[in-house]
Amino acid sequence: GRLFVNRVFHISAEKMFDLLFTDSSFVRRFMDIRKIIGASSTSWQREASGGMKRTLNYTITINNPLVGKFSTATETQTLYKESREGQYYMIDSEVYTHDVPYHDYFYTQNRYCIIRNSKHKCRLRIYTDVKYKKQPWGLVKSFITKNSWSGLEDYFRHLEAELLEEEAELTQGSGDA
Ligand code: YK8
Repeated sequence: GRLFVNRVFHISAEKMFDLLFTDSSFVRRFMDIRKIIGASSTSWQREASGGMKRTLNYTITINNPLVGKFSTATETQTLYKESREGQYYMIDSEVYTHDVPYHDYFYTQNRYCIIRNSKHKCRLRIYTDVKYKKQPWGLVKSFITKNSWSGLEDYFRHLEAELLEEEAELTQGSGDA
C-alpha cells in the first residue's frame, strides 16, 4: 500500500471527521470539483461488532484515456469501534468502481486515521491499497495497479490541497491558530 496523506492540520479531530465523513459542504464542494455526481449515502449505522457503517453510491468522472469517461462506484465506510470521539477516528473505506475494465478483479481500500494532536489540531493519515478479489494475469495486474495509483495519487493530492484551503479559511482571524 501507499501513504498518500500524512500531515497535521489546524483543524480539530472532531471537525476533520465532520468535514470528511458527514454530508458537509466541504465534501459537496469537493465532489463538485472532481465531477463526482449523483452521490447518495446511508446514515451511519451501528453494527453488531460495535463499529459503524455507511454506504455511498456515486458516479465518478475519469480522466484516464484508457477508460470510459464515467463509472458508477460504491464505497462502504467502516468507523472502527476503537474510535473515540474527538480523540481518534479510524475509518476503512472499500471502493468498488463498477464500470472500469477488469472491475471484477479489484477494489481499493482506503484507511483514514484522524488523531487528535491538541485542541485545535489533528493529524490526518490516508493509507491506500489496491486489493484483488481474483488473481489476474501478471501483466493485467501491473496494468491495473499502475493505473489505480496514478488516479489515487491525483485524487488525494487534490483532497489534501482542498483541506489546506479549508484550514486557511477556518483559522483566518480566529486567533487560536
Ligand atoms: C473515493 C481506483 C481505480 C480507478 C481508476 C480505474 C483504472 C482502471 C484500470 C484499468 C480510474 C473517490 C480510480 C482512481 C477512480 C477513482 C476512485 C476514488 C478516487 C485501465 C485496468 C473515488 C476514493 C477512490 C477510490 C478508488 C479510485 C479508483 O472516495 O484509476
